[in-house]
Amino acid sequence: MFNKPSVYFIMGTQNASGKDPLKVLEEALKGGITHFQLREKGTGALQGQDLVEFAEKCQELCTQYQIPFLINDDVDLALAVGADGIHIGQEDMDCDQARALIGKEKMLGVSVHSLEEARVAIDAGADYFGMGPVYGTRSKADAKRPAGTAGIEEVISHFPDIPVFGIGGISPQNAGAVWQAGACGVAVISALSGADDIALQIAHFKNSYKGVLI
Ligand code: 3NM
Repeated sequence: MFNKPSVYFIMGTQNASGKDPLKVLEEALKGGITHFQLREKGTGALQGQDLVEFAEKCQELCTQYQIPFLINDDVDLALAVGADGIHIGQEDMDCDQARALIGKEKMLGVSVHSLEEARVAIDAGADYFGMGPVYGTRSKADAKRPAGTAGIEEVISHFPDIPVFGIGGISPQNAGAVWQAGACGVAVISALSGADDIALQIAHFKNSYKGVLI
């Protein structure tokens, strides 16, 4: 489920760079992403039934390619469409509450920024962490300042068994430091949704891991 190198694609309709978001997702699935998160945020975000229908289509595609489908910060939607899990940030609901609502089987991802947050999330049954922003990002309006990879290394040294994804401004060109820090994967919006050839970009991400092994 979290083999290295994982390439975790995150997207909402607002990230599709003018393309059909379902086509973007399918290209990414064909190209070898390992996880997908629907993160529908900001002005013009789908709501209500439109959002449910879009989420169902994402779920169908992910099922077809046997890739876990997670939903950002919307437990009701995740339960309604039978998603494989949810991802929550520190400003969202408590990890304990999220785990109680989704039950034991579904995946729980948590954004953490410190050892303390990591400890709380593990106690609540988190399955993986997202840590960032590693680099500057334009995809999250309220992103914190770029933190580099030191925090990832620290959390992995204390909790070696939990998979950690670096997130924020990651591209194949700068992913090396994220792999070096011990992350199991990169979580990416723009470097994939904005790529001319998404499959090639995924291959570049995977190759950036090989570069670290040499
Ligand atoms: N969370 P891109 S940074 C969704 O720091 C998200 O927790 C972040 O998009 C965090 O790959 C971020 O385009 C945006 O930089 C990632």
